Amino acid sequence: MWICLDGEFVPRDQAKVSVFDHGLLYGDGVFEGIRAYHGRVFRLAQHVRRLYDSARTIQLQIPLTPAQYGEVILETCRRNQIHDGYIRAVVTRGVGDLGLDPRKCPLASYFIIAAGIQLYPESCYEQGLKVVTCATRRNDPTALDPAVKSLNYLNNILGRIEVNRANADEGLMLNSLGNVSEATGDNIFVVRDGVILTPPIAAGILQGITRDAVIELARAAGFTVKEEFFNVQVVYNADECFLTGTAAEVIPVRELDGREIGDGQPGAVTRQLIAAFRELVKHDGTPIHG
Ligand code: PXG
Repeated sequence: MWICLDGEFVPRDQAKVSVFDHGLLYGDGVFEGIRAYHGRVFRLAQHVRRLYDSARTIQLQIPLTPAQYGEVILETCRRNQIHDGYIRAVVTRGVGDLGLDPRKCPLASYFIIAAGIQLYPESCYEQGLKVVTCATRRNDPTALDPAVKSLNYLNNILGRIEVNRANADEGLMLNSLGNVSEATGDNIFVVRDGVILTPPIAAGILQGITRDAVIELARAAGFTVKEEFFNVQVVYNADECFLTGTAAEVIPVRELDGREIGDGQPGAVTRQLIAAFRELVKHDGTPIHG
């Protein structure tokens, strides 16, 4: 495995960052998780754009143009002969001193890992996930906006610890007002009477690339999709519920907090969108080889 580290390709065991890197000391940095399918990088431009938006929000200067960054991602796939895989692109504040002042970090550091992917078993797509509502609320956007895909994922990890303790598959996080925001690493959708609902960006969520793709697919298939605030009762009473994310793609939810969603089986709309998404990734992407 070859890792791209600050523009050089180095073997996995030589890909190391300093203990003085503020990405490690303070979670001061940003990242993306990206998929390659069938020799194409899915929605590369959108991921690069979100990476640069996240960086800009935290005033982090990436030492490449977005076009160069996209090209380095493709080159990392080529070096590792990736056809289908998972790509992690990380930019950190770089090496500084022990103070938190980012001015002490003259140069941002970046690395890209292109690897295989640990997929959810197919049975999860057939039976749906068991989800619990986390007691931990999603970060308040007025403090740290979840729209920034930062290296500080402790809020999500605290949610994930609750999920593990409950022996569940994923956790639903509410925002500080009690509205549904997102899962610990996925966006959420519900279906009621054929209408699809998902929380708006203002609910304090990451604007998922998969979420955007699913909204487009659903609208193209003739569904009404509304970005609206809703509470957990709307999820309990939904006909269907599903999550979206780069790793999970489109995945049904069969129960929330021990309550069956609909009849407890993946619904027709969810199944249609899973099929549409699997079709989309076959052709929608930047070719890795020319
Ligand atoms: N919300 C959050 C908080 C995320 O971290 C998504 C939604 C879905 O966004 P995309 O763009 O992927 O459709 C994410 C991204 C993991 C893992 O190992 C998951 C994500 C990121 C990093 C790791 O489960 N999800």
